[in-house]
Amino acid sequence: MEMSEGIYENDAGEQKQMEELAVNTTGEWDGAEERTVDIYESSDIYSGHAAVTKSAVQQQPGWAVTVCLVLLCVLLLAGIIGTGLHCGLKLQTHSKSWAEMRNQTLVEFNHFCKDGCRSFSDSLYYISSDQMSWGDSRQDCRDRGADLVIVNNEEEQVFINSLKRIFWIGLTDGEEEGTWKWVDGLVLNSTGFWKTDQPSGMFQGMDEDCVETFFYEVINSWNDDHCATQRHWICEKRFNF
Ligand SMILES: [Ca+2]
Ligand SMILES: [Ca+2]
Repeated sequence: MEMSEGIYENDAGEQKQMEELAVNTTGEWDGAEERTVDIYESSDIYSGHAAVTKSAVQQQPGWAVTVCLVLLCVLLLAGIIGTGLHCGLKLQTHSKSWAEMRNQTLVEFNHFCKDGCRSFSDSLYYISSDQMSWGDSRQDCRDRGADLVIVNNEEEQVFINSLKRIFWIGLTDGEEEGTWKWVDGLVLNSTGFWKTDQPSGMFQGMDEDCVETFFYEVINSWNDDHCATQRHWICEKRFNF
């Protein structure tokens, strides 16, 4: 019955291992250390310095990870500081430019409204008390940092007509007969607010290249007139507050 004895011996060996494992459960770290030592001892038997090499290889990743984490933290910190400084400088620059823009706007506002002005929608208007030619009127508006009024919509036309006076507006066909352009260079792209039978183009043998609100009692108040005619005028300045 040698086989049975062998089985019994194996059973006894397994029992011993079980007991050792049971002991190891009381202290996993010690058990793991013991097993590591056993492995290294066994490795020494088969490969000499292999255990030393393996130990070194197992320990290096720990140091490498630590060094990498420290370097990463340093880089992140440097990045955060750099970004903060950059943002701070940018905000400072923007604050400065905003302040400059506000001051510039105030200077322009004071200059344009030095003789009084009115506001409507997004614009300010200078309403002249004098009368001049279309060209001189436009020059006066430019001297105020603006230009003759551009009628952008019906509401603005109603506002101008409500002033109950004949005004030059910023519309002319002086460059090309029949092509009506605003003072900003854009071609009149709508029917506009011409009085019936206007623009006539000529009256009593004189060219009529400049537009006025001659018929201000009605919404379609525009008339083309001789540009040298003396009229009141309206300057318009748009502010983006
Ligand atoms: Ca306008
Ligand atoms: Ca006319």
